[in-house]
Amino acid sequence: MAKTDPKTIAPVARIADGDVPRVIERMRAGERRAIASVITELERLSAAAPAILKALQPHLGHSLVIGFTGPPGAGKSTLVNALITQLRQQGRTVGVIAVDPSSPISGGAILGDRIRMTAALDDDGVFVRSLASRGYLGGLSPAAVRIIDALDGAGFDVVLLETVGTGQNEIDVAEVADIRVVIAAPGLGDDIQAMKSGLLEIADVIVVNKSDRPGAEQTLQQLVGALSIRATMAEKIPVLKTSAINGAGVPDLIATLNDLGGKVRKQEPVARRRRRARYLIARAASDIVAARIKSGGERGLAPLADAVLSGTMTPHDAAVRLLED
Ligand SMILES: Nc1nc2c(ncn2[C@@H]2O[C@H](COP(=O)(O)OP(=O)(O)OP(=O)(O)O)[C@@H](O)[C@H]2O)c(=O)[nH]1
Ligand SMILES: [Mg+2]
Repeated sequence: MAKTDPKTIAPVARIADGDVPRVIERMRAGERRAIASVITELERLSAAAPAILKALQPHLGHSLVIGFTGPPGAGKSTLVNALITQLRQQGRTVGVIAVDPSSPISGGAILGDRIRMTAALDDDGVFVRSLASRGYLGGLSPAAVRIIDALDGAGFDVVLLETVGTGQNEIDVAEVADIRVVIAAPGLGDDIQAMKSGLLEIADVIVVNKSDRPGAEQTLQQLVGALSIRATMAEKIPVLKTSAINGAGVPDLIATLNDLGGKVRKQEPVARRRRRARYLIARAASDIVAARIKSGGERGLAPLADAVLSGTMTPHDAAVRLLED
């Protein structure tokens, strides 16, 4: 890939439908501006987005998508950064997406900022996109999933996806990752309790970061204990300790990810693409349903509510009727 200064990536002109094949070609050749424009179009779900998504399809399925989620301030961004460095040393190209970065409470920085402090941005083998929490058409998570397609289509070997693991959206978006890493840290107290009831279920790997801090071993034991009582977890989930700031444990984490990645790569690439497509369809469908319910407010809903009140219909039957219209 050619060297460019990332700061010079200009805001991009809108892509016209007829230009899509050429832009995809440039993107596949590693041209950063082309990658940036494709991402922008997909992020905004612009008029060119359907044509772009279609043109990307034959190129999808190469990237290994690794999702990182966990409580605010656990060190997700710092760890992602450490992983970028080591993956690059192994010659792998890396795309990064940070969803809902920076939680003011934790002192965590926006991933992009944290990475800007490192050498990674002078390297064309790395492409970073942060998504702030603002109104995306169809929601933040679907926007992130479309960007995974863009980075996959651009041919990055690995795509790292950071999400703050505090809401349904994050658990949602984890569905599309090939490998899900849940990150905890000592001293997060209630967050560890919350993790036990939700996040642990989606984990393929659990990391206790900040192993340089007191209490890391105790946190690890708590999580191992929580895992062991889950009968559904037939397979052993690796639980590792890392220190993202001094690099301890990071090579072990990479080895574990490589191991899991090898298994994922044995699946057909289409299986991974299908997961993302299914997710986008399901989200779009729920948007359509929500819109119908809203628009049904005046016409459809009122008579149905009367039918429910008079006992001639159950709410469930009324809902089916509403969606049939
Ligand atoms: N001691 C220690 N501090 C760490 C480690 N990893 C991260 N930190 C610090 O923890 C704070 C939060 O780190 P981030 O990487 O921003 O955490 P995050 O999970 O991405 O935070 P949000 O994106 O806000 O949820 C920063 O001050 C980091 O320097 C670690 O391994 N050890
Ligand atoms: Mg972060």
